[in-house]
This record gives sequence, C-alpha cells and structure tokens, in this order.
Amino acid sequence: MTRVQSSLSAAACCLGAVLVGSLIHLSPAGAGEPVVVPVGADGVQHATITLDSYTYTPDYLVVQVGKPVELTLTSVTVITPHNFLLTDPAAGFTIREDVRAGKTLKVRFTPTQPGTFLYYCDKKLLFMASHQEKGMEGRLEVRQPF
Ligand SMILES: [Cu+2]
Repeated sequence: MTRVQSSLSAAACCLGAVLVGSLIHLSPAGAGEPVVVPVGADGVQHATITLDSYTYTPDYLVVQVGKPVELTLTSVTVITPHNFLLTDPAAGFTIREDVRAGKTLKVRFTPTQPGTFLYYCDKKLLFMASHQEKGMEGRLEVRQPF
C-alpha cells in the first residue's frame, strides 16, 4: 500500500468512527431511568431539567395526575438557544418556552389525565436536523396518584 492509500484508509476509518459515534448519540426519548418526582411540602411536584446540546437531563419524569408540577428549566449551554415544548391541551398543558443559553426559568401546570407525553426542542438551523432529531427529547409519564 502506498503512503497516499494508507492515509486515505486512515481517514475513512476516522469518518466511520465519527458516524458510529453520532448514531449512538441518537437515543430514543426516555432512554434514561425514570425519575419519580416527589410531592413537596407545598403540594407541588418540583423537578429540575437541565438543557444541553442536545439533551434534557433527566429525560424521563414520572408525576401524579391532578397535582401541580413545577419544572425548573436550566440551560447550561454557552451559545446555543434551546426551547421546551410540552403540549397536550386535553391533558392540561400547553407549554412552549424558549430557554436561552445559560438561562433558567420555571413552568407550572397541573396534569389532568394519565398518559405518556413527549417534551422536546424544535430548534433547528436551516438544512440541519432539528434538535429533537439530534436526541433532544424526553418523556413525561403521568400516573394515577401513588
Ligand atoms: Cu434545542
């Protein structure tokens, strides 16, 4: 093998590693362990979600129906803006909030029916995959009181 062929195959190898790496990054919503949100002394279910590029942590929350939920959304990015969409009017929430780089904000709602709902970021650059497609989504499971 000549030196040129050798470096070409090395480059192809690296490209393959990068592709495999990005495929592994695309995990389904709620791939993490479910986090059961406790009911605070104030009767509110408080949880914090960290936004990064391109993840929510945790990405699987479990709450009880009929009790208020307060989510603290904290972005740890330096530049990239993200958002948080969680919408199902019949289930008690219509949330669409921009969370700019480094910012924290709170959203509050009371889930009115059991089910599993997706939260996700729909930001995208022209011609690029959306943040959701890059893995930025999570699962909210609303259960009967437990
Ligand atoms: Cu995003």
